[in-house]
Amino acid sequence: MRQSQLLLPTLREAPSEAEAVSHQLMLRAGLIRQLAAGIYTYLPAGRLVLRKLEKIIREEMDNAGCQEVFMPAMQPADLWRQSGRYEKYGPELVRLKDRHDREFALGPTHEEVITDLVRGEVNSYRQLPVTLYQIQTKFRDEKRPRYGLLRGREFMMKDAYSFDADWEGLNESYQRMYDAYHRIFSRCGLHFRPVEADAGTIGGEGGTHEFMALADIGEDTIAACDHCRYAANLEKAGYRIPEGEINTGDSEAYPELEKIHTPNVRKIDELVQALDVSADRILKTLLFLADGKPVAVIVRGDHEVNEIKLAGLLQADKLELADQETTERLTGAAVGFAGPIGLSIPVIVDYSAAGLDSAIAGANETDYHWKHVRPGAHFVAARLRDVRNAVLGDGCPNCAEGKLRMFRGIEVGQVFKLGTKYSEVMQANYLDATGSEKPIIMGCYGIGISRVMSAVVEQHHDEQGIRWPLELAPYQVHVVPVSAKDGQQMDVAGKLYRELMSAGFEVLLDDRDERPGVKFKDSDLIGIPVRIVVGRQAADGVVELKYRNEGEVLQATTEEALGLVTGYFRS
Ligand code: 9G3
Repeated sequence: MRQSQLLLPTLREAPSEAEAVSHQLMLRAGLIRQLAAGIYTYLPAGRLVLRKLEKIIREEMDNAGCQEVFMPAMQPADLWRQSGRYEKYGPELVRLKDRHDREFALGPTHEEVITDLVRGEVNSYRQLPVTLYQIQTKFRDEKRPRYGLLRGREFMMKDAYSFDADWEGLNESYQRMYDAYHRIFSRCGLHFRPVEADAGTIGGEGGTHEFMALADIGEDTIAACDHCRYAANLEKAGYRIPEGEINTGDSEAYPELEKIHTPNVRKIDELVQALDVSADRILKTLLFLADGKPVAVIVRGDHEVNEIKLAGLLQADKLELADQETTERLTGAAVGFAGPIGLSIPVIVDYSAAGLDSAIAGANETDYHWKHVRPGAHFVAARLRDVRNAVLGDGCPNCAEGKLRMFRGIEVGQVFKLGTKYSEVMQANYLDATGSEKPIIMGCYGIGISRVMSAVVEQHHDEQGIRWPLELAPYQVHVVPVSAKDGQQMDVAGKLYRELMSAGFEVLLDDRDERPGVKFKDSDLIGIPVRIVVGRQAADGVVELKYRNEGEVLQATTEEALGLVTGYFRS
């Protein structure tokens, strides 16, 4: 491709609203342009990268035995009513009416559509297993789209759905997709980790993994063991239960409770100041309404309640912090003086709080706290559980010696075991060998394709610009004659360009009449793996090869150039 013809509008500066590096670089390198918040156009170079990404995904999906389909974006609301999800999602679900005033949604995902298709076409065990996938635009009206393609409102996703006769079959389908995801993200040059995640409302019975691209801009936090393979989204990450430290009944003597006057001392850090104690000696008491039922949760003062774990423990669809009025009614005290002693509602205690003795806790009396509180003696937990966020340095829940470290990640893929979550409510059944009707066992598997593109740029760039992994670069070779006015340089460059193209390489020829500095800055910015500079030495048949990812520069004759490029891409 001749760069003088290519719509590749590079920018010296990134627009100020672009905060993430990948967002800045994708705008500056002329890959995308914003149409509206969270909605982007892919320019030619950006489209080339997207297409290469899709190619990798298709190869691995087909290699894993999946069949590609293509489903509509417009989905009848009735399908979402059958699955019970139409009312469940708020403004994030894009809704519209057709000319006959019939209700539709623009698909944020396709469980309902694919289950509707399969229930109509699959009815015998002989037709199972089957895994169908598509690459389709998704619509999710995010409240705060940001970071360019990382959190968009219209984006490309590969979504796959597996259909099996039983759970054993699902486990095989799941493993096959899990392995295919490993290959896909490796070929994309991503540093990634599969982590255990919370199946939440979407997932079925069997668990889920998220594939996280490690990047500080990532919105997810991963807890990973420094000794074994354990890694989990912080939503779900456990910690090693401090068995020995949990008060069991009462062996040794302990000091009497002492009520202390703590006027207006409500928060943990205020208590730390006022009583000169460390936060890990304080019992933090939070009151929640779980589907409307009040419950008190106790964690150590230096820990945070993990509401996803709590909601899962209580099997609550709706979990919210009790408001001031409820708190005052339940504790008989103003907010900030709640404590576990004397409460008439169930008390859930986190393991790490259960080991304290002579702790500080609210006295359920305005302006008063207790000293020398001992869980297990002064109050008994209705339930002793892991209801807090894991923290750096916690013991690994999976092995005896590891400790947890924290990383930020971008969720680029997720695999779910759905079970019969959709097949039951939508009657997607099959007749087994004995002729009895059974619900199909499903799994679903997503890759955020546009998000992968951003994650790759987040992980592969330097001060000068993007450094594309070989399989994703918009072009493989960038032939850059230094002066468009120098006929000899242009001849040598043109010859190299044609030679490389006929050898099957994707080549961009910078035939613009621009100053060398502009050409080199643009070349570094768009990040094509191999640059061949044709300068003054072209007269002697010598050119310069610069490898964008390794930074290496070498002189070579024009005859050697093709061989060097071939070796580099084949190695
Ligand atoms: C919605 C809206 C947003 C959503 C969903 C539904 C996320 C929704 C979860 C999934 C699960 C899997 C198949 C591919 C892999 C992920 N955001 N999810 O279901 F109505 Cl507005 O999409 N789907």
